[in-house]
Amino acid sequence: MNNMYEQITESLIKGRYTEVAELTQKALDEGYEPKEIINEALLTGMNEVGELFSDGEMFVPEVLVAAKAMASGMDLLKPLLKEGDVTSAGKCIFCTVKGDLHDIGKKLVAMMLEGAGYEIVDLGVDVGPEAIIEAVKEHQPDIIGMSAMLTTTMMSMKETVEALKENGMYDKLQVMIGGAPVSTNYADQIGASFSADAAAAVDLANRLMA
Ligand code: B12
Repeated sequence: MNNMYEQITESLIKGRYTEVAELTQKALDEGYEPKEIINEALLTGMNEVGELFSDGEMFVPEVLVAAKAMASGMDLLKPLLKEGDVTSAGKCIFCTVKGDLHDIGKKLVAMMLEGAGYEIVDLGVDVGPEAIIEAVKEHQPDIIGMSAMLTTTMMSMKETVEALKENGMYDKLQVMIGGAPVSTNYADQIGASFSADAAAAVDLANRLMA
């Protein structure tokens, strides 16, 4: 494996965001292709972060810092990408549902998906069915990801699925849900797919897109 890519990957996993930016700039100065730096160094690092998180060897704060390190490299590379350099794995709209302000888990899932090549539109927190329908019209996503952390707000997921059906959108996209009170059982009941954590969410999204 190329030493430059290895250094970037290692710095990313350790969450050294300034170093990732410096090394990315160094790689560019030495003539490495932006697309290759993303695929061989940054995405490789984020994939490893996902595996370490799944195995319980990395925890939420470390994953968030690693995602920040990924972003510090991407900020330099994105403006240099040529058309066709990056093919999106799929477009996802993400939100925390109506009445709910918890967003740490949602952000983590969104960042992991971004690391896996998905295009993310984050609608924020306290997002009701109407706003989601509008966002689907505007962004035409492949996946909607909804997060709820309160037993009182998870009902909004069911209402959103019903609204998607009423608007003829449900059959054209996939609905992913997650959050502490949510379960596979609830997902089955409302017609969505569930995953318990951010790493599993990437596997789930890949399966849904296959
Ligand atoms: C941090 C926190 C807060 C923060 C939120 C800050 C923020 N910006 O998010 C603050 C202080 C604001 C807060 C407020 C409240 N909170 Co609070 N909060 C928590 C706490 C301690 C941690 C949640 C968290 O961030 N976990 C870390 C993340 C990484 O984990 P996660 O969210 O579960 O996400 C992972 C998975 O669930 C999954 N996932 C999450 N979303 C999605 C989405 C998709 C699509 C997929 C596939 C996967 C997925 O992947 C994530 C990453 O692995 C929990 C307790 C707990 N242990 O869960 C209580 C908790 C959720 N809160 C609770 C309560 C009651 C409240 C309040 C009502 C308190 C009050 N009386 O004011 C308010 C409600 C405010 C509101 N309207 O939302 C209760 C909920 C009880 C219930 N069953 O309804 C909990 C469980 C605490 C408790 N034991 O009582 N809270």
